[in-house]
Amino acid sequence: MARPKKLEDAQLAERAAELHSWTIAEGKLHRELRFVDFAAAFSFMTRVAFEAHRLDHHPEWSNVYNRVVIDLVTHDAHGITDLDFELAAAVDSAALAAGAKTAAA
Ligand code: H2B
Repeated sequence: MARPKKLEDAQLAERAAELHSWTIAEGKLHRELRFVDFAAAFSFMTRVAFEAHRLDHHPEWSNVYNRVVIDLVTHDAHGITDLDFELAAAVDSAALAAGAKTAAA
């Protein structure tokens, strides 16, 4: 599959402004989520895992109990690409389906 190109700063700022629950941290799209319990968090991660497999694009993430921290970057492109935004959209819909609370508080 052809890999997309790293987005330049202006494009990136424009695209990122459309994403409400994400920040850009250390050159990656970053989102922190909190769920009602571990089962909800892991079920969310399972949904995202299937989507990541389908896209052949994988998150950097970690889970502690009901929290999930996600960073999206395209390693091949050394930066954020369209694929990261595509995976971010999948994360957002899985988060909605799994009843995520917004940022980890
Ligand atoms: N995921 C992410 N986040 N970045 C990549 O560059 C990447 C990936 N490359 N998943 C893919 C797999 C590549 O290694 C395979 C061979 O397509």
